[in-house]
Amino acid sequence: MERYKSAEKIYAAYGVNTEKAIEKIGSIPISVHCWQGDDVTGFDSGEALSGGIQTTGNYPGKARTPEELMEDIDKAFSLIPGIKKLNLHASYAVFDGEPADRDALRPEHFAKWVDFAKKRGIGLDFNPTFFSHPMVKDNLTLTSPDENVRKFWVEHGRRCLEISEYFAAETGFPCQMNIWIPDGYKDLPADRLSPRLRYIKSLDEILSVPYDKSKVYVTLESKVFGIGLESYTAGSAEFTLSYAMKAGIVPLMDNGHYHPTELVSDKISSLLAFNDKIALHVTRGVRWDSDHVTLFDDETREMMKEIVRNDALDRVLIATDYFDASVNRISAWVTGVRNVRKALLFALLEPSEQMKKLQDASDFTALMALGEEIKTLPFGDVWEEYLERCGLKNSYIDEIKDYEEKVLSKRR
Ligand code: RNT
Ligand code: ZN
Repeated sequence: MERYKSAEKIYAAYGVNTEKAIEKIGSIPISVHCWQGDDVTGFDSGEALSGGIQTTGNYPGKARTPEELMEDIDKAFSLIPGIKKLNLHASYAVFDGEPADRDALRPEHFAKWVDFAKKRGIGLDFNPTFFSHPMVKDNLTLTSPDENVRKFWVEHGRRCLEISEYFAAETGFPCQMNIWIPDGYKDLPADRLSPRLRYIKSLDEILSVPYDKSKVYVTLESKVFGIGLESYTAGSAEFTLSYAMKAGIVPLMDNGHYHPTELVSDKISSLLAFNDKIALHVTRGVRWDSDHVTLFDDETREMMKEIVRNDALDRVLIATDYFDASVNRISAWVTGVRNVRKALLFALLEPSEQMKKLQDASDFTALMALGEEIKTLPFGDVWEEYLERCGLKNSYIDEIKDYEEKVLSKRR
């Protein structure tokens, strides 16, 4: 408290109101991916993870059932400050009686999750699962030249739209439904265009079903390559942006899905210039799209700064997306999601109006000096004050270890 009081004064000297920032920070929803808890396994098919993504590590205590996953999510959420949504994949369907295939999924297969969300007063987001399934043929789904395969996945997309509407209606919060397909080729294709044209056709067919656009935000995620799909990805950045613009849906950028020298922070403003809403998957690529836990690093801060500086907090749908099985999975959730919020708070404490003025006056000398100066302001004291007001502490490792001993270690 004493340290916060001092920090408040220091920031005030830069024209920054820490109270306003603290007030704002908790109200920004972050959609937390459910799949960190079980290494993207899901409950519906028993298939190994496919689609060019991979979870590595065998840290003990992975959630094996919906109940265990829910228990772990509760533990993680209890240590993460601020408003959260839960982001589900279709593969997390919970069947009470007969299992249903992906092209036959219905709202009732997600009733347990709706129940979970309602009891906690949170919103749900959704993702059709176009991987880890026998109908993925030759690494293709919506772009498949096999009409049986393509139609199966179109139907899956449609089923998921219905489930997303159900989520929105039941929880009272809009539901983001994100489409990502792994479709691509390991080696040089002879025809790059036809798969993309089939992708357009499939997306058109999915989206031809009427749905309430004010309640369901359909987003489309691009990618540059996947494991075993190194040479060609149908849903590239250019494809995704163009389709989203044309169809009036929301483009999604995952910051692991670009060449290593490309920065999503630099792309956000371009997309904001043309789209009412945009969406992000916040992750950390290490050399490639390795889906490491998000840290409080330069790029995470820079992305969040772009959202705050451009006054776009209600236009950018922020979600996390990473999967690390080499560390405690609850800790991975808490660390990554906290860091996104921490970066948002850092951004809210930037004297951005003053900095914009310096840019317009072409005073890049002062801009650089100020930019470096504010890096060492007592940010930690403001963050800890916010946590304290949420009943939390900066250090959470003891709680994680305790849960590991009492709950995770018993899962054998
Ligand atoms: C894969 C995409 C996608 C997945 C999830 C599980 O590269 O990032 O978002 O991580 O759908
Ligand atoms: Zn992603």
